[in-house]
Amino acid sequence: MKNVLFKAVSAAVVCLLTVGLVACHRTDSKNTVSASDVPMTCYRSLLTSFDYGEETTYVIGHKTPDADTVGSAVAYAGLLNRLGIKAQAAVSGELNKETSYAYAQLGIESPAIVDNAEGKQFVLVDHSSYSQAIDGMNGAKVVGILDHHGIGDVNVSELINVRCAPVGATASLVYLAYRECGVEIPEDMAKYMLVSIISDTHNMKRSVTDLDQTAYDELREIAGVEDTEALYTGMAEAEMSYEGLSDKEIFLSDYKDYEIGGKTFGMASLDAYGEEKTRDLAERMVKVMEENYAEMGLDMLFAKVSNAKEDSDENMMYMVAYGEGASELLLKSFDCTQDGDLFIFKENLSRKKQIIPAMTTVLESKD
Ligand SMILES: [Mn+2]
Repeated sequence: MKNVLFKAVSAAVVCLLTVGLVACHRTDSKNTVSASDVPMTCYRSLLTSFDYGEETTYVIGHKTPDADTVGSAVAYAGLLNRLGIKAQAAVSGELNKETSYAYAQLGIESPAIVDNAEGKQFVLVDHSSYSQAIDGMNGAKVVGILDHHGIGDVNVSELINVRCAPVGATASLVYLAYRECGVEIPEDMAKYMLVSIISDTHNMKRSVTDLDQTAYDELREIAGVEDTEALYTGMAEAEMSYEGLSDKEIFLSDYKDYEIGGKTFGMASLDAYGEEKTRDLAERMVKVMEENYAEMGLDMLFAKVSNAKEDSDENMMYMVAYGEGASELLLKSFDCTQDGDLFIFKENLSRKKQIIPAMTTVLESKD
């Protein structure tokens, strides 16, 4: 089924490209168009020759919106507007903390929320599957897709513009579309796209292609953002600030119960950015565990707090243990050092893949 869909989508793309190229070729033979103008005219015609009808075309990303999904939608809608197409950016819900922080810093705003697609017309960015799309997309008309994930199951029988490529951020493909269409990038649009790329590539540390690098360099200039590292750090901190939550709510924000080798225990998994904040959060968890231990009725409580700062030689993880035998269990299971209530780790361990299996081995051993 997927293969058939993929073929259908590929055929649609090839058809449109062919139509576009033929149209351009005609223009070229009539007028004196320089070689460098040809791709620009071609790509413009790909987007503008499509019949969007009278209604508004909403440009929207996936559910649980992140910075790339929002910024790509806004910037692509902006491009369509500049090409004379009635388009409007939308978002499926409230912005996450990282995105809100960046937008507040740069003085740009969130698009309006559209949470049901039924009967409306869309260009999808940063996703192409119904499971990630807002509700009602099955009953909506999809007239374009721009993405950097695997091809999803959004099924369109008409010929539409689709572009999916393995790049760091969907926003880099939006940047490319501006360039290909010869449309100048306004400062605010540059800000949206830059935030997207910074977020998806962890400020150019993950999955960066030549296109992402070119887009990043140019958008940074246009947006006038010199210190992207400071912006990225602020975004990462905002994401991990657990703002508005009490310490107990933070402890329970990613918490799981276990019963292993006749012992019951619970373990929280938390993140902070930088060693100081990681240690501080771990210390606050000591208090939460002391205060809630009796009420929770378990043998032991644990919290792991990971330092999310990459490329650093700082301590990467702290653990807190509470209850009889809890500290001993940590020291038996791992190569870590104890410092008062805290256990210090040089590397970041996964609760699911490393911590629970190591503790299970110790808890289930007879000696
Ligand atoms: Mn993305």
